[in-house]
Parts: sequence; structure tokens; C-alpha cells
Amino acid sequence: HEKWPRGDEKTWKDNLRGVDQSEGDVARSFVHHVQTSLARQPYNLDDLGAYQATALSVRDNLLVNWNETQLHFNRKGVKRAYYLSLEFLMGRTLDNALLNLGLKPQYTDGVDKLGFNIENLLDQERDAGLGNGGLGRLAACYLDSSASQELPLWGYGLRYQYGIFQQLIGPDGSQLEAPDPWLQHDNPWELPRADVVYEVRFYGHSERLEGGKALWSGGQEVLAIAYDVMIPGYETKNTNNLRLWESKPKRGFDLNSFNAGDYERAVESSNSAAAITSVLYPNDHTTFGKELRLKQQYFWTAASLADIVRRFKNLDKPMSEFPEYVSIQLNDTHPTLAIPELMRILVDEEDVRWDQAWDIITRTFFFTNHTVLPEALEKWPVPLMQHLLPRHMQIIFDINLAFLQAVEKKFPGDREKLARMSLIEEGYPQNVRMANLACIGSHKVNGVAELHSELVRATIMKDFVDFYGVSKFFNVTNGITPRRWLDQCNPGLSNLISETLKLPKAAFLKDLFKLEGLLKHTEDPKFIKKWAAVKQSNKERLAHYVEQTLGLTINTHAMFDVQIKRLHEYKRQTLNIFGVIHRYLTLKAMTPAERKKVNPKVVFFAGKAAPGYYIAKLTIRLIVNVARIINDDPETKDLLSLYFLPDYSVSLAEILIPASDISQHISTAGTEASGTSNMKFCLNGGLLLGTVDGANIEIAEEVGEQNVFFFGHLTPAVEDLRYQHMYHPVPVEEKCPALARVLDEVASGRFGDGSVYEPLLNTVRQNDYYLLTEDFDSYIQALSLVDEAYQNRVGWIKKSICTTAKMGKFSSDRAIQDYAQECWNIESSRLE
Ligand code: B1N
Repeated sequence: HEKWPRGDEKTWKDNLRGVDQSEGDVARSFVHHVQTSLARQPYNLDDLGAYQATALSVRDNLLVNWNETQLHFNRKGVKRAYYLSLEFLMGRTLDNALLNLGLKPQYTDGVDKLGFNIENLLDQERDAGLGNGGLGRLAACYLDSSASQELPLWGYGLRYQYGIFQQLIGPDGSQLEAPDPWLQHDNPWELPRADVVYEVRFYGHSERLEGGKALWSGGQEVLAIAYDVMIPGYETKNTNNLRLWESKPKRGFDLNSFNAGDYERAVESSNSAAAITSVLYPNDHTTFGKELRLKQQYFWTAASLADIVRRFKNLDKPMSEFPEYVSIQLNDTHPTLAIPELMRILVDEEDVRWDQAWDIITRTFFFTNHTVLPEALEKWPVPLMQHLLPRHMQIIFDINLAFLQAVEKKFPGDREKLARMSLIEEGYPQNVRMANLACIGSHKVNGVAELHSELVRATIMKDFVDFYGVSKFFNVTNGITPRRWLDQCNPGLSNLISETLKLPKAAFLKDLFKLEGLLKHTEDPKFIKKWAAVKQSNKERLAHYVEQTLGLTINTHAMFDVQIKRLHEYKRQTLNIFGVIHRYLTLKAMTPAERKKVNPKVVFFAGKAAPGYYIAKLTIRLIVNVARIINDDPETKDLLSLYFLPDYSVSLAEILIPASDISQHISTAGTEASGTSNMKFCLNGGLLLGTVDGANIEIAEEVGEQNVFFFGHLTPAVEDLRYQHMYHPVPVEEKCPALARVLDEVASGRFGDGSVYEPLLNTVRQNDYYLLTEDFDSYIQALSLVDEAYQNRVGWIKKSICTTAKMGKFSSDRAIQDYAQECWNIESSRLE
């Protein structure tokens, strides 16, 4: 690399000076892209065109840094880590890129000179919604942190044509789904890599050869094409890569069928190849056993491993050293096929002996579990896997045989243990248990918050803890990037913090523990006033958004109470809406004099339901219809109003979170693995109303229990309570009269045809698996403690400041360092 490959060295060097970044140069580069890349006329350039020109200009900066980062790490021959995730919920890129590059002022002025407002241009960008919720957004935060910490980490995922569906609310209040064509106007943040292409095989047959090898042939071959997304670090030139794969037919059409006059068959193979990466599966926490989903998983892991192995081979090291140069993090069980796939590559293609290959595997992979809910544990029918991936099925059986022999040796005669630990679940059909495979193929297994990791050890992985010892199982509490979730979404607060701490923003955005410095100022009345003013203006920003998009007017002097997350029974949006109805009934029963003492409150919900999740969709319908009634009630509407904001997304979260006074994280204890929006609210000075679950617990440890509103039963009680509900049911009327009253009001038709909600009400009246009847009273009590605390406004603001001040632990920079040190053994290296 030290010699210029061709031509005149000086000409190269003179022209390789990078991209200019002064304000005048910004304008020049913008206009250049308008003229050439976009081929548009300046006089009819709209905001969308101006956004595109800005994005292309910023991208030039990223590309230079991206290239140099790859060269830098290649030259150093460093160990790399790879984050395999089916979901990367990136949201928008332009604002983040400007912030991380430190170019926001130059671009603000540059586009201003040309007659555009930067904020309006930022609003033109579509979210990259390649994920469902927390798991996908976590992956995005980790990419930001690894680039910012100058760690050599790449993400690998799929380039879905359609991301998470767009949510609409129909006339009767139900969720409707529309496709999300996010790639419609070209995506400036990706770079197609026509030269990075792999062939991926499906179906066919596998013939065993001597020495444990096999020959897999026939079937269907499709192409995987790489698209690279640049991931800029904050205050560094280091720019990492997210490589997304697109599927394409290997041949545009099958010439044989074409000649036979069967046009439909000829294009069929091309249709099915393209289908693989066409759409993100919109379910979280459930598995459907769909063949196309298994195809996605294999397509992605095969392409990613081929790429990783090729990069390793460029180092010219023996295969035995693979784990010294490569660590692979499995984001949940979705990429577990990477384990048998690497076995296949090593044994069948690289002539590595079986035992040595298995040793390489178990030093390379690391596995993160994100849920203990049984319906989310992935299983694939053996016949399906045999058909689609015959060689992998053989490998899984062979791994299982050796593994069960080792278990038998350690626990002789324990047939039940063997049956539980087997990679194969018996039944008709048999199933492959992906979590068991991910566990035994990985060096370490982690959960995502202390309680959750403990539950992983005590429940789904208990037998494996007995077998391997406890040190294989550990915790990495999730984190969030303070760049997006403080500075970008709440510039007012970020500026106030910087001014108060007398530190440049970079100081606390890179070391979030520095926020503790705010604690010194909690008694300063001027600071308290400024803090309150920032919250107020964020509420107004949200109200403005709602006015613009829904045409509704919001009282910004009310308390803002927010619950935004995927709709799921375990997250208990039902508890919240029943609480709202309870509040409404209470208000209705008050005299006007009593009402005068009540503090006004606005309740916000947002979130998507999986399209096939009937109860979750019914919950949305109930929320929307309750809102229609109570927002229209002249007696109460100034004291209580309710909004369901459609089409929740990363961008909407960036507006909602900074505006919240209190947010709700109210899952049945032991069901929410971590939660990450709880961290985002607290970082932005919102207080937390929650159960003793997931990361809520660690947040309370940091900020002090006096600053968190906890309620409800604890995890150890849940199992017993469920048992009682099963075998000694008590009617709701007896167990919890207040809740029974609410259910009756819904059933009676007060919020529209009550019979519609019968199935939803029955989930509570019948076995109440998520224990609403057990937690409702203490929930209502916690809500009144919130009201009481809010009456003392200065006291509330002090709580808010103390909360933000103690969020240091929840930076994803800390989390990514935990992974880098505990698992991957990779080192930071700064590009100068
Ligand atoms: O992962 C987040 C956690 O903060 C949340 O508590 C947890 O619920 C979430 C199957 C999932 N767990 N499992 C999923 C997503 C998609 C899918 O197809 C399961 N998501 C979580 C980050 O750790």
C-alpha cells in the first residue's frame, strides 16, 4: 500500500486531500451534487432534493473516513468482532452523521446560504426501520458505540426491501398495516458492492464422504450481494461498516424452461430468490416456523460467514488461529445456523478435522439471549430443516451425538436431563432447539440485565449451567447511545448540561458518568428553572408535532405520561388503559370543587402490534376508542386526555421521549428482559413508573428508589400466583373490585360496542396469565403517588435532575466495552 499503484504520485496525492469542510465548501459540494448526482435545476429544487444533495455531500466525508478505517485495520491485521443481527433499527442517519462528524454548524450555514433550513431537510429523511423494537435498536446503538470507541466491529444483516410496516388507524380504531417502501427514493447511506457477491445453496442433497466430510450439491443457488452502510464514530474519523445482504437470482432466468416455452417457470426461480430479502418479519417474541424465515436466516449467515472467512484467509494464518482474529456475537438465536455453517466450511471445504473444527467454533461464537418467554424460543421442524439444509441437519445430529455422550458421562443415567438438553426435541415432528445449539456452540452466553441473566441461569439454561459451570453464563446490561438519545433528540437539555457543567458536550457524550456533576446544582433555583423550561419546550415541540400530523390540540401544562413500545400482553398496555378508565370514572364521580384540586394529565400511547396478534390489536382498538370518548367529555377533558400516536418509530421516539414527565414500564415481573426506552426516558429527565423488572431495577439502584415509582408483585411470586390462578381461580370481582368495575364499563359499551372487547376482557377474567388482577391496586396506588409528587413541582424537577445525573452506567459505550473485554478480546485503534 505504500507505493502508488500507477500513474503520477504527485497527481494522486494532490487530489487525495479528503473533502473540504468549511461553510463555503459545503455550499460548493451541495451544488455539485445538485448538478451532477441529482441532475436537477437549482430553481425548482425542493426540500427532498436539497436533503438528497446534503446527504450525498455528507456521504463523501463518510466514504473517505470509511475507506481509511478499513485500510487502517487491514494494515494492522487486528482481531475483529462481528455482530450478527437480523434487525438493525437505525432510524434516520443525516443528523447523526453531522453530529458525529462535527459538521452540523457548517451544514446549517451552508444550506442556509442556499435558502434551506437544515431542520426541514432532516425531516425529509425516511427512517431505516429494519427492526421491530428493542432488539433491533440495541444493535443500532452498539454500532454507534463501537465506531465511537474506535473498535473494529462490523454488523451483518439483511437489506430488506420493506422494513417494519407502516401503521395506520382505521375508522373503527383498529390497526391497519401498509408496506414500508423505504428504498423508494434511493438510499444515499448505502453503497452497493457489486464485487462482493457469494453463492448460497438451498435444498439438494448431502452425501457423506470419508473422514467425516460430505458433499452437498444440487438444489437452488442464489446470490448474496453486499450493501455497505457507513457507521461514523463520534469525534473520530473511525467509520465502521454495517454490511447488509440482498438476494438475487443466480441466473436471471432458467434457459432450459425458457426454451421449452414455459415462461412462468423461467421467471419463478428469480421470483423466489428475490423474495428472501423482500420483507422484515414483523413479529417479535413469537416464532411461526415459516420456511421463508429459515431461508432468510441461512442466506444471511452463509453470506456473512463466507465474507468473514475470506477476510481471515487474507491474513494468511492457519485455520487453527481463526478465533485469535475473529469473534462473532449472535444477537439472539436468529443467526444460530452460523454454527453448523462454520462447521460445514471448516470440515467440508477447509479439511479441518471435526474435533478441531468444533474447538474453533466454541472459541469464536458468543450468544446473547434477549427473552425467557417460552413462545419466543426458536424451534425449527427437523423435516423442514432436512429439506432446506440437508448438510446442516447432518451436522446438527452429529454435534448432538457427541454432546449427549458428554452429558451422559457427566450425569450417568439421567434420561430426563438428556432429553431436556438435547438439540432435538422429540415429537411429531421433531424440532431443532436453536437456543440449545447457540449455547453449546458458544464460548459464553449472556442476558441483557442482571435479573434477566439470573433468570436465564435459573430457568432456560439451568441444565447447561450444571454441565458447563456458571462462568460460561454472565450479564451485560443493555445500553443506549447518548449521542442520539440525548444530544440529538434533546439539544436544549444537552446545551444546558454543557453550560452547567462548564464542559464541552463531547466530555459527557463520551463519558456519561460526567453527568453526575449535575448533582451539585440541584439546589440552584436558576438551574431548576432552566431545567423546567427545557422540559416545557420539549412538550411544546411534541404538541406542535401532534397538531401538525393529527390536527389535535394538546394541553402542554399537563403532566405528560407516556407508554411507547411494541404492543404485547406481557408489557401490559392493558393495565395502563384500564388505569386511565379508572381515573376517568373517578373524575366523573367528583364534584366540580374536588376536580379543581386535580392536576391535569395527558396520556400518550404509541406502538405497533404484530399483524397476526389478535389481542394486541384489540388493545389498540380499545385505547383509540377510549380516547374518542374521554377527549370529548366536557366535564373531564381538561383534566384527562389520551392519545394513541400512530406509526411509532425511532423518529417519533426522538420527539416523545424528551417531552415525558413520567413513563410506564409495567411488565409482569420477570418478563421484560431489560427494556431500553426506560434508560432513554431517564436520560432525558423523565421519571419512571414501573414494575421491579429488567433494567428498571438497575436504574433504581443508580438513581435511588426515592426517585422511581415501583409497584406490583416481585418475580419470585409470579410462578406461585399463576399456579393459584390455574388451580384455585378467584373471580375478578372478589380479587380486585376496582378492576372489575373497569372491565364492566368496557363490556357495557361505554367505549363503543362492548362485545368487541370480550376476548380481551376474558384474558383477565379467565386465567389472567399476566396478573393484572394481582397488580392493579398497587398500580393505582403508585399512580396517585406520582400525582402527589408532581404537585410539588420543584421537588419533581430535583428528582428529574438526579435521574439524568445517574445515567452513566446506561451508555452503550459501557455495554460495548463489556463485550469487547469479556467476550471479543478486541482493541480500540484510532485512525489519525
Ligand atoms: O430485546 C431488548 C430488551 O431490552 C427487551 O426487554 C426485549 O424484550 C427485547 C424475537 C425478539 N427480546 N426478544 C426479542 C425480537 C424479535 C424476534 O423475532 C424476539 N426482542 C427482545 C434488547 O435486549
